[in-house]
Amino acid sequence: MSETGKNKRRIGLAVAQMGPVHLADTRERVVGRLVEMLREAHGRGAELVVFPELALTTFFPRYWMSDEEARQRFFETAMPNPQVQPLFDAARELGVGFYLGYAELTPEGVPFNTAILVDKAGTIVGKYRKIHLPGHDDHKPDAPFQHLEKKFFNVGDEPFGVWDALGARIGMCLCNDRRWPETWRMMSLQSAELVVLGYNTPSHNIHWPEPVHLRMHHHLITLQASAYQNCVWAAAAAKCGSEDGHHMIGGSVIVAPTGEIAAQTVTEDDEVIAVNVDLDLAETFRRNVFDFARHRRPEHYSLITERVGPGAPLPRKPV
Ligand code: CDV
Repeated sequence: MSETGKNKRRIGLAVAQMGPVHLADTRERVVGRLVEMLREAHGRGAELVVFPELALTTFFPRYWMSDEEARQRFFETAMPNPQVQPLFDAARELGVGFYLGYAELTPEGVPFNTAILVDKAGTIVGKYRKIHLPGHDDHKPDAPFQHLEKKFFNVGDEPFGVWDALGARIGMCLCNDRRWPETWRMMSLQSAELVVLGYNTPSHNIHWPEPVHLRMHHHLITLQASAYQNCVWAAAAAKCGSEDGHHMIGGSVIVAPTGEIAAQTVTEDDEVIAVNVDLDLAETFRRNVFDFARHRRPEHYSLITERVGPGAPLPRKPV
């Protein structure tokens, strides 16, 4: 690692937080907002821009409806497609890569909550399908809103991966995945240097009267602890504010491998934050306190893959 900083490996990293997307908003309008933020991020030195989970639509799992209706209204059957093409065109024109979350319906008709990694040429180089789907699949008539990710999406069909792109080793996950240590460890064991993710986190918990401030607290401590324990940079993009009266937290951040917040949004609207990231910053941790090869003891961790939880000791069948 260079003392002067001259020879450090760097990447211009931006998070493009989105304010609300309402039911009445068209894909064209939403993509216009994304392109505008991509241009701003490029002007601020970004080479990679992180957009939110389900960035093209409102957070529709809050609404009870048939699978058929959800697929018609909110899912993409191809990526890119004519509505989203302007974002890919802008990426190629500017030479900026991006991460984007959207609802994917495969040609076989399988629904996933998906994120893609696109390089500076506007080519999709990585795809991740959300593994930790929160919520429920039944209608909860007494709840103020639904959280139907388990109804509308299948569990991701590939393990957590890491991609060599834009001069870095980049891992992807989505929203609820960030709360699970396994997510981060899977990526750091594949030498991830940067983990990118988008999220839609409702301010209210439908399962218990959680104090609202805890939502932000848990979001931040999760990212900060996970970045530190796994020697990675983390970039997390919210879709936030009040979508047709349903409020979601902001707090989009870029977190250093030290666990410190390098940049954080201050609004609940469309907002770009950018950091010139030193990819070698984590090297000292990888060589010392978190030198995995010297200090990890996987022979004592077998329960992690043998048990789903203390009340469910039997292995779960692969999905
Ligand atoms: N979209 C999400 O995965 N949201 C969850 C909520 C349900 C808590 C999250 O972890 O933020």
